[in-house]
Amino acid sequence: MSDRVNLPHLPHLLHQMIRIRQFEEKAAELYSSGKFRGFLHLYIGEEAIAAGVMPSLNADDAVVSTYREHGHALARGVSMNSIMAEMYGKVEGCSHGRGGSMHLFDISRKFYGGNAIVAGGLPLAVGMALAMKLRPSSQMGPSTSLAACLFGDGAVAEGAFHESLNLAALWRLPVLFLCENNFYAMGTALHRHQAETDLALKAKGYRIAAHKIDGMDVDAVEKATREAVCKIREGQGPQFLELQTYRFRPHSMFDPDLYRDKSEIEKWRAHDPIVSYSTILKKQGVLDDAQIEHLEAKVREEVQGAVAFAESGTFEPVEMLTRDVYTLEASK
Ligand SMILES: Cc1ncc(C[n+]2csc(CCOP(=O)(O)OP(=O)(O)O)c2C)c(N)n1
Repeated sequence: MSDRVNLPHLPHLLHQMIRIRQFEEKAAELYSSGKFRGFLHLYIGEEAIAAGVMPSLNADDAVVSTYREHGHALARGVSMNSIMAEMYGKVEGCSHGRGGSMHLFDISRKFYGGNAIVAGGLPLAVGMALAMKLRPSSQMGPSTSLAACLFGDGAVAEGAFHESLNLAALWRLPVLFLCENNFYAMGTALHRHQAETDLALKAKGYRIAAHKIDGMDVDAVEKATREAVCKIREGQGPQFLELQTYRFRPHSMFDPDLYRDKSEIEKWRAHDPIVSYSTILKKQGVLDDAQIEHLEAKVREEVQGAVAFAESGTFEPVEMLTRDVYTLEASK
């Protein structure tokens, strides 16, 4: 369930990755020039995961994400205009300007955040999956629905991770756990905070089927997700994918990135998921250079349109500040 623009499947995957990359490059530029504030966590380098995961999900499935979620939201089909407006804090934003970059939310796409608390999304996804299982005809969706939960390697250090995996396995809930292992939690390398760095193995410890996948390879991500989703819909219970990836940019715009070697970043950049997939599609004769340039130009137009939409949006009037906070107006 994503924004297809009538492209055949393989170019569609490339298109989604380019949309995410260009959106974020523009976001970084706008942020640096003071157009919007708050935190900004870029997903650049990790695009193959969002692009590869979303095509296997249905409109009825729930998606729960982290604060590094622009790519997840875009690939899920949340409109770029409403995401950009949210970054600007405008009422036209997907969270009505109340959330900003870390709290994108769109109920029409069953995109339940944008959660800033590390591992905070896991119990939410498990709760949604429990509702799906107990009340299959409820608003959570039909009995074949599932909750897909994206989180980072830092989440495995939290109690909520272990409680969530345990209950999901015990109750055979329809949850797809998607661990985006980029090997760093802020400035802390995985091996500095985990005695066991094999994250798929941790899931197996809870009797959850788990696989390690090359998260820089959009085809591999898509295939693994399709298989895992199929098993969940057949009633086999939760599935876990450890998607190994790398963020090319610092943790956030405030991070001086002093905890990793430049050579390590360069090594991973050589596996840039967009460059690699473009090369594959060209070798296979699916797209040529001119067609890829055309895709990039179309995305540039989409991004420019989103910036114009956000710029012309409106800020919430100050008198509305407490609405949806402490008053009964919340339900209106
Ligand atoms: C419960 C909690 N503890 C600490 C933080 C501060 N914090 C924000 S991001 C982050 C690192 C998380 O890393 P990871 O889960 O690997 O995700 P990544 O940023 O690499 O995508 C931390 C510790 C937080 N937001 N929530």
